[in-house]
Amino acid sequence: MRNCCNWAFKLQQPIRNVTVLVVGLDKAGKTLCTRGMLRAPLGKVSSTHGCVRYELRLENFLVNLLDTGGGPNFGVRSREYYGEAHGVIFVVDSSDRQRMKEVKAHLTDLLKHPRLAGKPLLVLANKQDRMNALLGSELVEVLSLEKLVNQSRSLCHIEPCSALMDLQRWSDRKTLRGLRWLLQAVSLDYLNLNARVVRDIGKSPGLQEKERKAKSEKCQRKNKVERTITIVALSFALGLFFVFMGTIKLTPRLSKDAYSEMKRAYKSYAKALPGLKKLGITSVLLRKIIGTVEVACGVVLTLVPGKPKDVANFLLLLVMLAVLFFHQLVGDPLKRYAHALVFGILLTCRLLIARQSDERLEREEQREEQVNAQEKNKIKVS
Ligand SMILES: Nc1nc2c(ncn2[C@@H]2O[C@H](COP(=O)(O)OP(=O)(O)O)[C@@H](O)[C@H]2O)c(=O)[nH]1
Ligand SMILES: [Mg+2]
Repeated sequence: MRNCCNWAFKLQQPIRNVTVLVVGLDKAGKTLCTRGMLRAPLGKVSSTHGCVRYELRLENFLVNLLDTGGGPNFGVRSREYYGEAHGVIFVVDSSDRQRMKEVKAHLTDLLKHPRLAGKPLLVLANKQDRMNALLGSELVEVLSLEKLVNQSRSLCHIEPCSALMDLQRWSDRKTLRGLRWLLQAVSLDYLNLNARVVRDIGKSPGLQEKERKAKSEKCQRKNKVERTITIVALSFALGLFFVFMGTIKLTPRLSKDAYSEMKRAYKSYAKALPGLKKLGITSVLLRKIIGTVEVACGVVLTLVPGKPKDVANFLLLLVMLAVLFFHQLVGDPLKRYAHALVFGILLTCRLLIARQSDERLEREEQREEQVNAQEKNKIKVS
């Protein structure tokens, strides 16, 4: 009955976004502990300048685990993420007795930092599977943990664990138990902690700028790939079609019927336009000119990369307009020129998409230049 009530109570709770910073000395087992907390399969993972983000849903918490590490001077750079954290997991290699002084100094620095002081702290006393590992109570002594957390007024819990063992079992994971404690501690003071996070993130323009840049770059890459696929597919299909249509106009090898139909049609166009004869353009010449333009532009559209494609597209659009004009002139029914209409529309679409992406690229380049100029100015001022 009590379990039932607990469950019903948890269901009513709102989903809370909690960011947890996983810190500690190198090789303490931060990455392994983080993985130990995640239930397989792994949640969303994304790399952020030496810091790896994992997303995990645990009861009514959406947890963002920030596994810090990677690269020289990361300790300094990881301070960028302090403001984001609602709580901290400090991982200690309990078996590395020689580095305890270093561990204590690191923990002292962390708890003194204005963006972390007062935030709930979980100490994972990792590598308990090793023979020489210090027990939880011994670590409390060695690190003067009580004194430190009292000074920073942080709620604290120490969880002896072995990330290695946790990875091999499905239940009773100590790392996960520690995380549950931390989430409960965060939820006790969630409103205050969240207000701090919102304020501190606002104060961290470097981080926001980086995230904004990363997002817009990702978006640009995605858009670029989508546009490229559309344009390549359209160019290829249109190119092949015009090579085919042009060849039919030039030679009977592909289809004798279609070739003689073309001959007949172009004779009627030439007749309807007496001005062409005066210019010395016969129906055969007109057909061959249009056929050659179609084949050449079709080949360019299919095979040649870059700007020439757009020129070929434009020429073919002019040819389609001329063909539509000829059909209108001789009073052909719609079914005879429907294909010219459809391919004219497709050519227009392709040209518009290509132009749009060019303009967007130019705008992005301009914007980047502006931002760079602003940044250069900033450096000079400071
Ligand atoms: N025996 C043992 N080894 C561990 C444990 N956790 C991590 N390790 C090992 O410690 C080394 C460093 O682990 P890692 O997670 O990469 O440390 P990080 O640098 O803090 O991220 C690796 O070789 C791990 O296999 C543990 O609980 N027990
Ligand atoms: Mg690591």
